[in-house]
Amino acid sequence: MIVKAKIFKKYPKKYINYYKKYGYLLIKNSLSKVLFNNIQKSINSNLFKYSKKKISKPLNSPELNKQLEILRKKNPKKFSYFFDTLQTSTALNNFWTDNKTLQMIEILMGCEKSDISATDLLLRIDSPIDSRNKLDWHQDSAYLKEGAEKTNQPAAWIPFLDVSKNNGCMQVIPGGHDPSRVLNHKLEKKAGVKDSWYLYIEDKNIPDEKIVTCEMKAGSVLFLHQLIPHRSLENNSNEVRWSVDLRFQNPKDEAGFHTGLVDPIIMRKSDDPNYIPNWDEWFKGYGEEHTKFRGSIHKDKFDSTVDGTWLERWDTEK
Ligand SMILES: O=C(O)CCC(=O)C(=O)O
Ligand SMILES: [Fe+2]
Repeated sequence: MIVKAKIFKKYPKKYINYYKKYGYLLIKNSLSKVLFNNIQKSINSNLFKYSKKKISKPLNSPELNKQLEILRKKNPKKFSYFFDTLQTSTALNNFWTDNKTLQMIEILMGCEKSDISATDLLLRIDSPIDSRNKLDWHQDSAYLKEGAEKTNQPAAWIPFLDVSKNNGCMQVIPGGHDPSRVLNHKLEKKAGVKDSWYLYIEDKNIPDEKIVTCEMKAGSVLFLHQLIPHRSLENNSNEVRWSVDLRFQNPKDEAGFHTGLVDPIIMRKSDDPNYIPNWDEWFKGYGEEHTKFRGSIHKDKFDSTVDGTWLERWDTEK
């Protein structure tokens, strides 16, 4: 179901019920243009920093996409730095903490003026015709510690440009989060996808006739229940598909991610309306733990050393 942000705010009960029943909700016209303009500026200026090409173009421009391709192919290390710099940029921090998103989360989680934290905040740069990045059918909870699926933990998936079947939008199985359980997941790397740290649910466990394809305009947000099966399609366009995703929760609940290593970042405090998260400090801790966990935060995203607690969870041959 697609609903305009205004209508969602006007009739929250109706849409909370929809989310509870189907496990997802697509809200359009929900984010301001300024956020996207700042992201674009940040991408342009960082591309200049790492490729020395001055470009001031929208994300769908051929020039910008050509430059990204060149940097990625010719200098994967620099591309990796480019990625890390963007991931921790002010433009992106502002995106994560955007008031409008947090308001929608408060409504969905049924917690007026609440304590909200977030985890697994990830920028994705999905290059054209590169299936290495594509995420097959999964439930987000499968990547977490067993038991964490009980935490009310909606994810927000937000593309920076319009997404369609052609450039790899998301697909969901409405109602697939009910009954509440983590389906069996397999390891892609055991299925021959070298270096992959992704999991997948076998197609035979996905009811084809139920698949809903979520094409979206920039400015829309797709909210996903932690247990809804979903996947992204391959990017068959000529442009990079930019998106972010993050999971929200009550800070008191088990996050199931980096447990005991780094806590989710607090986004809102009910007793302190002026609270602003300290991103630098949090990313520092996160980076350090990520280094232990994935080898190095600065290595190429496609480096072959793969690690991750979820790989152990689903490794049936251990
Ligand atoms: O952006 C995508 O391709 C999928 C993102 C996703 O489902 C995830 O990060 O859990
Ligand atoms: Fe996911």
